[in-house]
Amino acid sequence: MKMQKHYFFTCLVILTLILIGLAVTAQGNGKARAIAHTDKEVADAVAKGCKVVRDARTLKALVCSKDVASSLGLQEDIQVFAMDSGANKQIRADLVQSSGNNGTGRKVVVLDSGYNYNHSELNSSYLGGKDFVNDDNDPFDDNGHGSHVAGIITADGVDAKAKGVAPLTGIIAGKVLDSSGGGYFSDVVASIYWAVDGEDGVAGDVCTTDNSTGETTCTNDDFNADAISMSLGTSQPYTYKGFCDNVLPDLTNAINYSRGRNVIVVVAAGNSGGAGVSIPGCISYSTTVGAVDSTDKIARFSGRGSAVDISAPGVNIYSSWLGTSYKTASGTSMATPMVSGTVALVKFAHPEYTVAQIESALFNTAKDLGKTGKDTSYGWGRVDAYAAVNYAAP
Ligand SMILES: [Ca+2]
Ligand SMILES: [Ca+2]
Ligand SMILES: [Ca+2]
Repeated sequence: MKMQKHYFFTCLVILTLILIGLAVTAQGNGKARAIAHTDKEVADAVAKGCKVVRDARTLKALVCSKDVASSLGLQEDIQVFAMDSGANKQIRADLVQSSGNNGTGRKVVVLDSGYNYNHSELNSSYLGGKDFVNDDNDPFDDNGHGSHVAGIITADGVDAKAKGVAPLTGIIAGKVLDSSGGGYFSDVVASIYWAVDGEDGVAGDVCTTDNSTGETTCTNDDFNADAISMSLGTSQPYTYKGFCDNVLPDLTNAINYSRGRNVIVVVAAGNSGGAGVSIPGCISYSTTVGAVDSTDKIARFSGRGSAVDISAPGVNIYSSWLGTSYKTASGTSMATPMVSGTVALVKFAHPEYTVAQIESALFNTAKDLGKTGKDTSYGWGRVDAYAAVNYAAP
């Protein structure tokens, strides 16, 4: 076999774009976290079965049964929460949801580290998938990143703070990132074609005619998804202020193919800030997403470049993780599924929309930020799900 010109690039490891992760503590049943300030308080509590879990110089935190904590009159260790729960409100997805549009019946393919289909936030939306890392049909998540991203699209809101943009939209999961969050371009290319054409690798009907009876039977396993969501990309030096269509033609062709089959490809701009947009966000056929904070200010890490099309909340976003857990994370990885979920809401309202019409709805209704008009930080602006859903694209 002839050595390919871009072999070097296809072996380049892609890294997930997760930037900051803050674990959120879970509360056990019947237990309470309480605060003690004096040695006597602590001694009394420990004698009654409490455990010291934090020594914070001026106070100690204890885990006690609720009865013991209240009998000792201990102060409650008040819970603090990630401040992202306003993201759905920020992009006005909450208004779309309350109007009765939760993305029912829509489908998004998430290409990431897999999908935690056992999580109560994600279980109801699982539509199957494929593992390109281990070559099997079980894309169970062994990293957490993919489940975080998927939750931003579709978490049911068992924990209201984690509710997704389109909670009734289904997810098809392609696992292309391994347990440490790395992967290969060749797997990404393969997974894009799979996401569009299905397991048989053929677009549309596959028909066979029985020679003896002359009878023709057809099958069609295309997913007909609304979007492919990719929260992945390269790190420096593989970042671009302009477009990068010629860097990895196989990947460019795959994304262009998806668009041609009317499946929009939503991609993170990457977390390299002013150094540029990562691959595949810098490919012109990608719908490329930057990250803003809760005040609509561009995140410092958000990749800047001509390829940025739109932006969405991506700082301190709370979503599902491994096991039964949740996690707060920041990155253009988190902004990307906000837009993919919005695509599902737009398609619920307008099932007939082409990719060009979806982009028209997203871009024309985005809240313009930064320099007037499209710019290299925000793209057309911060996504507005409510306005996009209610926009009549020409
Ligand atoms: Ca769901
Ligand atoms: Ca097919
Ligand atoms: Ca602007």
